[in-house]
Amino acid sequence: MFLPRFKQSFPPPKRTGLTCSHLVKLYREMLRIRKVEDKIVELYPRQEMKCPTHLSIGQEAVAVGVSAALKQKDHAYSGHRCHAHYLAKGGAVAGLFAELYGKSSGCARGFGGSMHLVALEVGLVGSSAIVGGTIPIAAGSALAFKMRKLPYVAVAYFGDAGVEQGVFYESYLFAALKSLPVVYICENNGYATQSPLANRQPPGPIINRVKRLGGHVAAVDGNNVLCVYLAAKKAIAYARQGRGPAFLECRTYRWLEHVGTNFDYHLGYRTKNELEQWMKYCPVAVYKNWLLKNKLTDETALKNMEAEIGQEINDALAAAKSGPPADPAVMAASLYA
Ligand SMILES: Cc1ncc(C[n+]2csc(CCOP(=O)(O)OP(=O)(O)O)c2C)c(N)n1
Ligand SMILES: [Mg+2]
Repeated sequence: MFLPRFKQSFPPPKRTGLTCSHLVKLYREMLRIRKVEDKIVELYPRQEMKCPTHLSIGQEAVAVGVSAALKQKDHAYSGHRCHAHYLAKGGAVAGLFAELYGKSSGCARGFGGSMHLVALEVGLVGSSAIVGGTIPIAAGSALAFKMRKLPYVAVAYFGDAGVEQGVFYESYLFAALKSLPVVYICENNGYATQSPLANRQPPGPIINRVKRLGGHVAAVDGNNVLCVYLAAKKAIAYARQGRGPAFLECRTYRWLEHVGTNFDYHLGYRTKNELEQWMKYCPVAVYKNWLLKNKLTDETALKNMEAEIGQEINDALAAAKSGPPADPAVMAASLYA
């Protein structure tokens, strides 16, 4: 069973180096992602969104903790489960919903759907449905930063199956050879589709294998946003200093089915008990409780925040639904002949 055994406690607020408003903002970012995906769960069965959708419910702390340690001009890349990465890097909710509805105002002009989110204006350079597909591209971004003497890093998010792709090792070794400022964020949620980690990889933590490749390698409780932030800060600083690649394994859990909006424990590849244990360790709820316990916010402020996010989502949805569909002429003009 893949249980939340690797729990880390929240550091004292002062040790984070973040102001009170920044600490609250991290909660807001996670809540925004959760509410956007809850809305997708609600509306998806109407079959108006035509693309397959892989939700990150339960995994929000990774994207938010990592993004808080990035600069806007740093590049980020994602894979098939990219909503949280896009939103946390600063991608607009309106652009996401319009993309899911195949509209021309979508962040990929309605041609990409859920697995190909992009927000160049905030450094989310691309997402790919090919497992591990953006791992070498991030190394390429990092090489460009180095050759142009720019002070930025490139981050690639991928799942635990990402390290099963040969291209991960090629890219990592190349990045180590050239001391490239690339940071690999491995969201280990214990499964690839319905296949548990233990059936796919040799025993022992993923980081033990990556450590042999060099660079900065660490694992963190991926449901604890502050621990993710602090660990990402270290990893990003290492890469930005030109010391080579960094790898951060974030242990977390996907609540819903691999693709789609339902629970799936009835399939038998994981148990309801396992899911319930992770749901009790919800990254959004545990952080909310921590903020309240430390008197960094109060119930009234949180209620207002929830209402504001709800409004933002409703406005984005209304705009997405009423906008024009993707334009085939633009699609044709965007192809390389
Ligand atoms: C190269 C390649 N092989 C197989 C697939 C089919 N596929 C899509 S997602 C996925 C599992 C990915 O698991 P993981 O990397 O752990 O990410 P998670 O879905 O758990 O977030 C697979 C096998 C694919 N998209 N690309
Ligand atoms: Mg996985």
